[in-house]
Amino acid sequence: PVKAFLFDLDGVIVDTAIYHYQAWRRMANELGFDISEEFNEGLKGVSRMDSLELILAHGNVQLPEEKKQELATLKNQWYLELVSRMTPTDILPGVPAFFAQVREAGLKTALGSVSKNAGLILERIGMTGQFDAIIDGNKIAKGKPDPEVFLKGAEELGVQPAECVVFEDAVAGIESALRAGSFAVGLGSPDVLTKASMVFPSLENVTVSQILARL
Ligand code: G16
Ligand code: MG
Repeated sequence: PVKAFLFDLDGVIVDTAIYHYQAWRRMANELGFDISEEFNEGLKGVSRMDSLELILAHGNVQLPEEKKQELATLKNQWYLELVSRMTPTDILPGVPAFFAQVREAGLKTALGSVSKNAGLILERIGMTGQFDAIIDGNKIAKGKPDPEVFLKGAEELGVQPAECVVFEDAVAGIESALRAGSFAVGLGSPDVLTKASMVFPSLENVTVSQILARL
């Protein structure tokens, strides 16, 4: 039986992908090249340093390790300027109603994000108390598609990965969930999230019983 729902943050609870994109784009532009929205899709769920490596390779830029650290820190400062202005109004449509149902159904909840800023964002939007466990980039060594983040989420909740349903908007996140041995529900386009058990445009108007019935 399903005992817990694990949620990605970016693209599921809030749309911080736009801020990551703006900050990475600013950095790429300063290095003399641009990144498209399509390229940005591949950065979703990917850790900060892995994202930087992908961007530098995309722009054919080689830099010493020290300079890379510097750029990652700078990008994060720009990103923090953007997310520090977030409020509960930034919670994506349907999320509060869905969480009410999850609670009603007696399911446990965990956050499974590779972002080191996840805790800050949850505070800003007032959702910290909605999770029984919070796994963020500070608790894990490997980003998605590695299963670590969701394995740890299940472990902290005291349930088996096979008893968990993961909600993800990114290809890397779906892969991470499946490798953990959990069910994966995609939020976004079925053409992109091809490996998910089912895909909805967002959590808006989605019901818990509808999901459980289809697994
Ligand atoms: C998020 C984003 C990624 C970002 C990563 C690391 O993951 O989707 O684009 O690179 O976190 O974020 P930070 O630089 O804040 O540590 P998730 O797992 O919430 O989708
Ligand atoms: Mg995401």
